[in-house]
Amino acid sequence: MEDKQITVTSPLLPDLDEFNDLLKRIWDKKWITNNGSFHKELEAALCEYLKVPYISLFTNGTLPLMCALQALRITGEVITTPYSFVATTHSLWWNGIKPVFVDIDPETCNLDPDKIEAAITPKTTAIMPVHVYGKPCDTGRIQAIADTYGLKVIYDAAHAFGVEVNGKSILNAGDMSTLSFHATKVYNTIEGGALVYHDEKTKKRIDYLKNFGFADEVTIVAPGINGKMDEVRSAYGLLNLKQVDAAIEGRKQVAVKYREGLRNIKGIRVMEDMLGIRHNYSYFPIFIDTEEYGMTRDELYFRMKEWNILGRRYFYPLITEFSTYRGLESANPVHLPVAVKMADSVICLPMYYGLTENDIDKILNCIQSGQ
Ligand code: T4K
Repeated sequence: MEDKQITVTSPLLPDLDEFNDLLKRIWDKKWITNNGSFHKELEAALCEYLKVPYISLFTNGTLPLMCALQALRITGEVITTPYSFVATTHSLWWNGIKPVFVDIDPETCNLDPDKIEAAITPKTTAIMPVHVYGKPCDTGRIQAIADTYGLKVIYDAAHAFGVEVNGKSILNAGDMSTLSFHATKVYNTIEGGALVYHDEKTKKRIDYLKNFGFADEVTIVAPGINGKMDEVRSAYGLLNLKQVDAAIEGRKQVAVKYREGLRNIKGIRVMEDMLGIRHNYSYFPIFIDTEEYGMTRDELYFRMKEWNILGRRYFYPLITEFSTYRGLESANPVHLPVAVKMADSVICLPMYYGLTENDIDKILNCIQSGQ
């Protein structure tokens, strides 16, 4: 057994000398947060890279979710997915909104549009889908439902940095989309996040909201919060943006090798690329069919651990299994058979730029040896 651990991901880091140069400029200026020049530069650079008209930077990927709900004045009930990181639903709870869970599509693991309408009540005000693993939701169908019932749509696009559908950013779908720039993401600013929306007026409102609601020194327009990104992380983000294309390409190569290696292993399902989509390869989930493969998901998960391969069971347990949510009627697993099945069969394999051929071979050997 080798000592080196292979973790589920490893952060994309900027060149340290280049980062030091930018730090020196921040030190000289003594302007370290509150909409500084690197912050402005990063917002402009991200709009261009992501092909979106407006963006507001945040200090993480959870606060934009919370601020989007505030900005759109969402109340009552919101339809969402149980198959996500818990921050998605926590943002609703913190706003006093009741999550209504709807089952997912087995192909994409995203909210199943066929199941949304049955969950709408007079209290429903919005839909909050997630582009899980960066795979695009069926935004056309979700928008059609939202339009019919007069609902807002906020996409949790934490995993979907740089994802495009037919050359257009997935982030332009719905009323707003949120991003996470956490260390574990395709593009990171250490901690960080952003909110994407369509017009200038909303930019003003969001920028007030993330700065306690201040419109000027003496005017508070809303009960805002402190969600600001600082200059150090904005500078780091500018440097990482220069290498994110290379990182996505590197991840694609890892995905290609995984798919080749897993093709002949019975009982292991992988997600294929979708036609017309620019994927970002943010995660590489595999789904284990115990009967065909001959081992349960957890048996394989712990075998991998013994081999020092630290895959992760994203997203197990389902959000609906956590104590905060499990008492809700829509959290009953009877209503969520697909989500339960996916959560019980998934392992996300290590996926990052810089994962070596040796690492990939070792991971594939480990999975092969379980058969
Ligand atoms: N919505 C969705 C759909 C999300 O997935 C997330 C976050 C959010 C909203 C909220 O965004 P943020 O507020 O977090 O920006 C991680 C992340 O903390 C979290 O950002 C992410 N989703 C979630 C899916 O995964 P953990 O607890 O699994 O991370 P952790 O610390 O165990 O790290 C995983 C592995 O990454 C480590 O084993 C090694 C590697 N790693 C991690 C860190 C932090 C490093 O090599 N270096 C590092 O600095 O939650």
